[in-house]
Amino acid sequence: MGELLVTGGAGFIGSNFVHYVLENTGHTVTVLDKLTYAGNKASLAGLPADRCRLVRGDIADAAVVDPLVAAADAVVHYAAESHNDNSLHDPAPFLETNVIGTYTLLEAVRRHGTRFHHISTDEVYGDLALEDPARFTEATPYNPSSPYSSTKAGSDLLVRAWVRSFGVQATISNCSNNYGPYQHVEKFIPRQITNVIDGVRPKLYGAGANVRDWIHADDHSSAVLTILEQGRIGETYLIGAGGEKNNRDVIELILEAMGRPRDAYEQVADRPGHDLRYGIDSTKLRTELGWTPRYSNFEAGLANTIKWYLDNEAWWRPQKAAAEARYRDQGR
Ligand code: NAD
Ligand code: TDX
Repeated sequence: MGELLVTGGAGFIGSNFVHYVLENTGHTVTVLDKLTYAGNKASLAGLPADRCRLVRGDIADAAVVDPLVAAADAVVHYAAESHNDNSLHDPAPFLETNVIGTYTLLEAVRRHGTRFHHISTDEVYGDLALEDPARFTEATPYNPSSPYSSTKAGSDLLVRAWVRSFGVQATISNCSNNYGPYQHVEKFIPRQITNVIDGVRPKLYGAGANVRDWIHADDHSSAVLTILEQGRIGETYLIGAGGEKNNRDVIELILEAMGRPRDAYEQVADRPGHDLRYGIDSTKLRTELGWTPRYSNFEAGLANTIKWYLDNEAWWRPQKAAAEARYRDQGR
């Protein structure tokens, strides 16, 4: 039992992790979050005030970070600028938060000797060919495509260097695409669900052959806790649940589950540099640490997620118009 500092805990995956930790462990949590357009206090509503508090602040601000790290037993670092399309439009905040923010946290955990877990993405490995039987492993060379993924790759390399050069007690995980409650409506699955609710046709980039390896956010959370508790310092673990699907199939599943014709979507301009396929081999995490995912049925997890957006319009409605306005500017 201890005190966790969770950066980015008001965002999608971070808030799911906070809920998961409070439900499944005795830890207390301090969330450090800048509450950018992607952060939402409402994602932490109703959590016990004696076990969870929110501090609004920037991970790139050493004066904010230092006392919070000093008071924590471990730091779990989710905060990031996370959206590829935004990074193509304006890369600057990605450099500031993903690179300088991670550097600022690393310097603080180095000063205080604090355990650090760094959350990263499979996108650092670039992409795979559609028909390639290969999947990413911890040994796959880094080859990021976008400003987002290159800044995440940079942050991973900083963590590795701080482990080797300064003995920082850190682990890294690289996870595939998450779905579940509290995901911002700019992202693929919530954008399409909320479009259908609004009577707007879902928007498929290009032909929709691109493959993503979907994992439920709760399975990501259980994997991160497992690594935090049992992971070997200095090691990287890939997190994935064997959920590869192409985007066209996902849109058709959403339309069908929401009672619309499967072809009631629109094809829009493709994303420049759009990665073709991600696929995770999570053998190391499963065999070394004994982790297994709980959500093996994507259709069932998707149905729960659709229900969550139908039941929680008050949570997502305030984001929707601004997110669609950003897409209109980008022709998507
Ligand atoms: P998100 O955009 O929903 O949330 C990011 C959170 O970080 C927000 O609450 C935001 O306010 C906060 N934040 C941004 N800049 C900050 C700063 N400078 N200081 C403090 N807080 C700041 O993102 P997400 O999808 O939940 O992703 C969380 C992490 O998981 C990221 O590191 C991302 O790279 C990683 N990841 C995401 C996925 C995915 O499918 N979404 C998959 C693998 C890894
Ligand atoms: O309207 C859309 N139509 C569409 O076809 C949107 C928003 C996306 N897409 C496609 C692009 C991708 O192939 O759907 C796929 C998923 O898109 P995103 O939700 O933007 O996710 P992706 O770019 O794959 O990145 C996500 O997974 C890895 C997260 O946003 C990252 O933070 C994480 O690192």
